[in-house]
Amino acid sequence: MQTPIDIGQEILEALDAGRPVVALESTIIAHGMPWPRNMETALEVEHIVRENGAMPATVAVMDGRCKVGLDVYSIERLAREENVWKVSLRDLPYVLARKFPGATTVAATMRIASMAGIRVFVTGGIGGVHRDATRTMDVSADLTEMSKTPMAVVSAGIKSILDIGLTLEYMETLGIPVVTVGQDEFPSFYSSKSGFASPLRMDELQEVADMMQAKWTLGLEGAVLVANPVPPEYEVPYERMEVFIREALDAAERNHVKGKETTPFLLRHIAEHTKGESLESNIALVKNNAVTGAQLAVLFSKASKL
Ligand code: PSU
Ligand code: MN
Repeated sequence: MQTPIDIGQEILEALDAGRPVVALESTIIAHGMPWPRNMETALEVEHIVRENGAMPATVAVMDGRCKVGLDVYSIERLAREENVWKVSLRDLPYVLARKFPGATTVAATMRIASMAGIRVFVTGGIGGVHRDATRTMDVSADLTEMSKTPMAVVSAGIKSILDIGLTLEYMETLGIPVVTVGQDEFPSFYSSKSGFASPLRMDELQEVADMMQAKWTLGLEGAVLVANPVPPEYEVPYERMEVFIREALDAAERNHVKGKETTPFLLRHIAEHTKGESLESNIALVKNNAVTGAQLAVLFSKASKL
């Protein structure tokens, strides 16, 4: 039996020729932002990747197939329809078998994109170790996936709905290099600050591309996490976000929210209660990551040809 993956024609040609390709996730479209900003952002991010010299490949699951590269109608389905599954690694076989429409998380997107041969992936924020993980054991499959799958994951750090300190510790355990671009402190999505030092810092993307080469030519498995701080003009101060985050965590506790619902519940609660301020920040940082990811993919494709 053939692997159930459909790769868009343009993407296939780019991959065959060794040209830069950037994977994009779809949970952010279906479960991370409201209609119609989610659709606009998804299309704009693809445009930014192209403008910066790489081919965008948005990943999702539809009609029993893994899709690498979506047409505008498929993106609209994910952005608009109510019945789209949030597909992490665990959900992938079920959603494929049932032929449900599914938006892929960081973990599932990485795995599918990697099967297609893509090595750079752009997202907003990754999942991690939740604040009460010592009790709930709620640790995102994004982390274990990053320990296995070769990919540069460009994000704006980790939202402080999570325990950032424990997440950094866990990534050290899993052997995942964490490098922040241009500053010493690890960023926390809406803010360039988190109170935690970044394990590594690099100021040039060429250095990041060199590190990817070094890791994978050595046969080390897994990802490199690239933390790209939100542009200063779109920052929401850490202290202000902390108030909304605590409220969201309290609401989740009161409503007995568990398992895979936790992250979407917290994201939605924060977006609603910050009245758009967090949404604008979110959109800006994803676009900023798209620029960085595309540039990194260009540098990495050059390095791979040497
Ligand atoms: N964190 C964010 N924004 C997001 C997500 C996480 O700041 O949109 C999404 C990503 O798709 C991520 C997923 O892979 O949530 C993690 O979900 P979980 O914690 O259930 O593994
Ligand atoms: Mn979880």
